[in-house]
Amino acid sequence: MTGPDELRSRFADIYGRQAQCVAFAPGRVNLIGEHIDYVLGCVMPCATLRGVSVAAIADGGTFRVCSDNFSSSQPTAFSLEDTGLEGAAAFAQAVAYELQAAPCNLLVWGDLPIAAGLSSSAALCVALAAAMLAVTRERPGLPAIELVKLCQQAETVASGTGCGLMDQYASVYGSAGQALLLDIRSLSHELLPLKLNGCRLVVVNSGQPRDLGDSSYNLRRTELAEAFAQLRHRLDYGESFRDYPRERLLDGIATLPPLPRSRLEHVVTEQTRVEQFAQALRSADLQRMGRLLSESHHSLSANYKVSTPEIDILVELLQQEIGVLGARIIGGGFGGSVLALVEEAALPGALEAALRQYRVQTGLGPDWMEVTAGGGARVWLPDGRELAVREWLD
Ligand code: GAF
Repeated sequence: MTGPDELRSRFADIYGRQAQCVAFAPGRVNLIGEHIDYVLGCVMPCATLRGVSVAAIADGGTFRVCSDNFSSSQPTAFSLEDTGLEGAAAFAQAVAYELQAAPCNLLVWGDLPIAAGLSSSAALCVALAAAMLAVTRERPGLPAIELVKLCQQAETVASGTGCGLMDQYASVYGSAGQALLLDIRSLSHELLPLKLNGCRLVVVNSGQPRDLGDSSYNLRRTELAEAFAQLRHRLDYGESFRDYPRERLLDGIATLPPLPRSRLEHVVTEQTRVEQFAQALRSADLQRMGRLLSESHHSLSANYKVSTPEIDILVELLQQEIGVLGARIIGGGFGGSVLALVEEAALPGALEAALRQYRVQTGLGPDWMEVTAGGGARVWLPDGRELAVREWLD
């Protein structure tokens, strides 16, 4: 089941009524700029073709959600006051609460691998929010950027992970064939065509599920906030580290104890890598893009410590293959997926060779797919119109 028609038909089977609307929200692949969205850095995601769809109908009395391929195929009823909800129901309740939505019945279906670092949770929140708005409000009265923020808050509540804004933003503002050079401080983006002359971007799912629930992600955020407090104390810079000269930042960082030093080194160097990657993409310098991916991985693994031994093995095996220009872990980390830039001529041979070795060394079952940048979230409204969510809301 992939399209709105199949979802509507499944909805009618489950709820015995026709859905009023369908919403679709994509996941994202972050090309570069990892773990710097929550310190108002610049990042470079693109939306995926895969995502989460939600069909919905207003219901005078009760919220119900059914998630055909997430948890259960039986609708779960919930209220905004319930506690202890799990899976899609927890997300639906968090989104409904943030929107103060009227009751509705929902069917969720997605084709993004879960816990693979492709932001299935953000896609779920955005699709739920768009569907709830479409069936419960005649005029949404909510700018798209507010929807992004509201979905970030809902995801934080439902998952317990204090995520940044990148994933929800990419899901709403994604654009086919283009990456978003996204400045989280100004909440604005530039679209960069993904011209990869003779190369492909590939996502390898490591087969090791990302587990942010263990609060490692939250711990990194806390460590970083403390590190920035120490740095600011020494350098007395203004509102953001981004206003301060990089060399002086690095000099200041070098005087800190090892843990804050390494966390900040990642952030400051990753911010620079995003700028360099954007330049390299504009000038189609694929070799440089590949090197920057690998440097990013090194920093995420050695300084920011969000990789795992298995992911390090996978990245190293990929980097050793001829035709693989660079590779790095993507998303929140602690498992999940790896992004690689690969020459077309080396596909699928180089990739399959690396994955064979990886299976032998780790016993895990990886798989891979090519990255095609897709458009942002869409909605099929009760009046029959199909619109991009950002056009509908803004
Ligand atoms: C997760 C978070 F949700 C994002 O906000 C971002 O911090 C990312 O990890 C790391 O770059 O996907």
